[in-house]
Amino acid sequence: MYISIIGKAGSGKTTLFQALSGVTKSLNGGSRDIVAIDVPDERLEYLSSVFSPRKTVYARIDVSDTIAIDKGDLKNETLNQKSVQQLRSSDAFLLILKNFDNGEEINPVDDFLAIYNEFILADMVQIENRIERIERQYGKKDAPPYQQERGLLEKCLDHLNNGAPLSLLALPEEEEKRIRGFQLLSRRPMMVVVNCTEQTLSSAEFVAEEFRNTLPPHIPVLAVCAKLEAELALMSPEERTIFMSEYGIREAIRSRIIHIALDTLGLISFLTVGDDECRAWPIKKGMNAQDAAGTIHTDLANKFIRAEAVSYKAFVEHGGFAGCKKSGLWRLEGKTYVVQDGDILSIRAGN
Ligand SMILES: Nc1nc2c(ncn2[C@@H]2O[C@H](COP(=O)(O)OP(=O)(O)OP(=O)(O)O)[C@@H](O)[C@H]2O)c(=O)[nH]1
Ligand SMILES: [Mg+2]
Repeated sequence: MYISIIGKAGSGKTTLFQALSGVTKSLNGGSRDIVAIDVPDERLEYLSSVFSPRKTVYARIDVSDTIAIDKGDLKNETLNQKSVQQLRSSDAFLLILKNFDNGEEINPVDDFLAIYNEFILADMVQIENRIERIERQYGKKDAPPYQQERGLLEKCLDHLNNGAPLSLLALPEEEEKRIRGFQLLSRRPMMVVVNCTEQTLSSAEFVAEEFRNTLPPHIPVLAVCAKLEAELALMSPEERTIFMSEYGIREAIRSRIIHIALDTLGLISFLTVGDDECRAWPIKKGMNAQDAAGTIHTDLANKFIRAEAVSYKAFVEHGGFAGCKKSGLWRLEGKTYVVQDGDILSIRAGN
C-alpha cells in the first residue's frame, strides 16, 4: 500500500512527510522519498504485552513525499515523467492544503479544487487518447474486446464529464480489473489534511468541520499543524509529553491520519499471536478467511481447513482464549467467512 502526499508548492508536503515518517530531510522540495511506516496499533501492543513474543510486527504502509503540483501540470504534461509515474502508482492520495499564514495568500479551497479537478482532467485526456487510438487501430471494425473496452472508457468519460472523480463510479469486478491497468488518478481514494498555523490549532476540529461542509462529501478531512507534528515526531517520549501539554495537543495526529488513510483505502487488519510473533496483517475489507490466510502464506490458502477466530474485543473482555472458549466466543470459521477488523486468527491447514 502506497500513499502519496500531494499538494501545491509550499503547502507543507515535506513537513507532513516528516511528521508521518519521523524521517528528517532537507525541505528543498522535489524529492521523491518513500518510507515504509508502521501502522500504530494499540491492539497489537496489548497482545504483545500478553504473549511477550520474540517479535512484534506492525502492519506497514509506504508513504511518499512528492513534487508540487498545480493546475494544468498533468493535463499539459509539464510535470516530469518520473513524478507522473509516481502519482500513477499510488494507491491513495493525501492532499495537503495550506491554511497557515506566512505572509502569502491562502486559498485552501481553491487549492483543493485545482488539484481535484486536475486529476479529473488528466483522466479525461488519457481516456480520450485511448479511445482515439482504438479507433485509429480498429476503425469501425467489429473487434469485440476493443468494443468492450471502448464501452467502458466511454462510461468513465461520461462520469468525468459530470465533474466527478472515478473513485465515485461503481464498476463490476471485471471492468474494475480492466480499468486498473490505466492507473487513472481520480480513481484513487483521496483524503485532505488542512495545514493550520500553531495559533489556530485549538480550533482544528472546527476548521476541519468547515472544510467537511465545503469540500465534496466523500472526502475525509483532518486539520493539523504539520510543523508541530513534524517536531513531535522527532522528540523523545518525555519531550513530547511536555511539548504536547504546552500546546494543548491531546494526541499526536500521526496515528489518526494513518488510520483515516487506511479506512479511505478500505483496509482493515487481522491479528496473529504466539510466543514467536504477534503481528497485524493489513487486508482489504470484505476479504474471506481463505484469502486472508493467503496473505500470510500461499500454502495456508491452498491447504486451508479452518480459521480459529476470536475478536480482539472478546479476547480482552473475556480473559483471553480460555475465557472466550468458555463463553462460546471462540469460533471455527470456514473458507468463506468474511474476516473482521481486529479478528485474532489462527489458520488450520493441511500438509
Ligand atoms: N506556520 C506553519 N508553517 C508551516 C507548516 N507546515 C509547513 N510550514 C512551513 O512552510 C514552508 C514549506 O513547507 P514544506 O513542508 O517544505 O512544503 P512543501 O509542500 O514540501 O514545499 P515544496 O516541496 O517546495 O512544494 C516551510 O518553511 C515550513 O516550515 C505549518 O503547519 N505551520
Ligand atoms: Mg517539499
